[in-house]
Amino acid sequence: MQPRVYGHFIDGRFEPPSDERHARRAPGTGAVVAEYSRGTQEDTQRAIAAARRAFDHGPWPRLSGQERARVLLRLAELVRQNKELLARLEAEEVGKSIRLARGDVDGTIGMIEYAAGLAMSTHGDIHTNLGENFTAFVAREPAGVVGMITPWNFPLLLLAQKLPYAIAAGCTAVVKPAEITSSSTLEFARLCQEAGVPEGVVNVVTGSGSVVGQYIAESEDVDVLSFTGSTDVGRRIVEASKSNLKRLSLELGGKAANIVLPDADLEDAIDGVMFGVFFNNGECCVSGARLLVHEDIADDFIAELVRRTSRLRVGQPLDDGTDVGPLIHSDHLDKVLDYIGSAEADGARIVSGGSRITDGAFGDGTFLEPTILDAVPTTAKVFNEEIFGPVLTITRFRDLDEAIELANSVEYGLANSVWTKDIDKALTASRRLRSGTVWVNTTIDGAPMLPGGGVKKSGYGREMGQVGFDEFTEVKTVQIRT
Ligand code: TAP
Repeated sequence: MQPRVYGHFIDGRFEPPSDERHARRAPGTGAVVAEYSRGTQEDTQRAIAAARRAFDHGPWPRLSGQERARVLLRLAELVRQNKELLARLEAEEVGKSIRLARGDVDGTIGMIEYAAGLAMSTHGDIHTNLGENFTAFVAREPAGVVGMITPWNFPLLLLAQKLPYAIAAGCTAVVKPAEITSSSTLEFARLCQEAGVPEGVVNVVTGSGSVVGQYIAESEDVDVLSFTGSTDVGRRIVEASKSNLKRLSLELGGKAANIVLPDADLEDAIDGVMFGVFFNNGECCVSGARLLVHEDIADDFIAELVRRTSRLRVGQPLDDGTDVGPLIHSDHLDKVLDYIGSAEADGARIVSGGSRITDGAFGDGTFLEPTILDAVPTTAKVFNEEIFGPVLTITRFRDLDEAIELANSVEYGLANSVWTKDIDKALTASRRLRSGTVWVNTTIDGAPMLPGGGVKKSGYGREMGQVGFDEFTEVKTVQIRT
């Protein structure tokens, strides 16, 4: 099949593909499936100027919330109609299983529909008790041009945590997807235009972070920057955005723990732990990469976990039966293998997987056996650093205090899960775990109305929910003496 060849999407239309292009190879087969234009500073400037014009002079921020909501609901419908196309692009380019990719599209539709509701319900406050002849109102207005920089692991879903909320508020956007997985973002921009989003409101520039992303972060014409990616790049974004002190929201790395107490429903806990770590091939910011299990139940729990892990189906992402697909690219696979090597050197034991799969149909892909490391010391690199692959570390604990201390001991604070039937323990853990999200008897759950985000080096700001929407608005106080 011919690769898809894309130009940038600027001011309501696709530009011709540029001569300088990035060729994306599907991680499952090694075949080139798409070519993206390598954006320059000039391309990025053109997109920012289009977004600026659309915000300062275009109709979108001036429409009523109900009119914006109508367009968003049309967009949700178009995404529904294009579900299979979007899911296939994501599965092919990211390597995630097609079943999961379909779930990502469903999640995207939910965000757009919820954002439509927010567009309609936005309102301010009026103060009438300030004394005679003094009235004030506090209004919420769209915050301006929003830069959005997204990573490769959930190209569509992570965009959906930003874009529908921002345009529901009346903002305009310049999006830079991860260069290697840009197709679904570009197709999404096409659907925005089909739904009736006016020109200049949604713009997509493909290319590298160091050119396109850096330019967006530095631009004085961008009012808000919403970034999802690694903590290292997040630090660079903070520096670059000082140019105009733009408002930032940073969704960064994570190192979530699943704490399993002896009174938990152990069937549910095993399912949850497996889902948490192998979901999206472990390439997930809230991946439950660490299992903290009570010493009284550890041996049986781990034995069952290993048995079930050996039955997971590793395969091509487009096969309906696949549980775990290939990793994003060979450099990343090498990095994950280095982590596994370091774990053994640090005293951990491999009890499942641990190697690249190279035989037969897997030869050209970046496949790794789902891996479990037992007896992982808390000083080990794999206990503390984000691996971003299908690798579970296991550490035993004596009581809840110790489990919470271990969970909190890493530098990240995105999410944690606790498995118990004891409501006192559940509440204690939810209060003391230092993370933006705590799941009890579930994991990697969510809804468009629930905010997500991190503490510590996992970043700041929130996405989704009313709080996420508010990040794309400014508060204006109007005081009137009569
Ligand atoms: P990064 O390498 O940080 O890349 C993220 C985005 O930033 C990409 O679009 C990248 O562009 C761009 N970028 C790179 N350098 C830049 C610069 N100097 N200025 C502006 N933008 C720049 O992350 P990744 O490898 O794609 O994704 C994995 C990381 O994202 C993990 O740490 C993961 O935990 C985190 N993540 C967090 C969340 C949440 S919600 N907290 C969700 C998913 C992932 P190019 O790559 O195209 O060059």
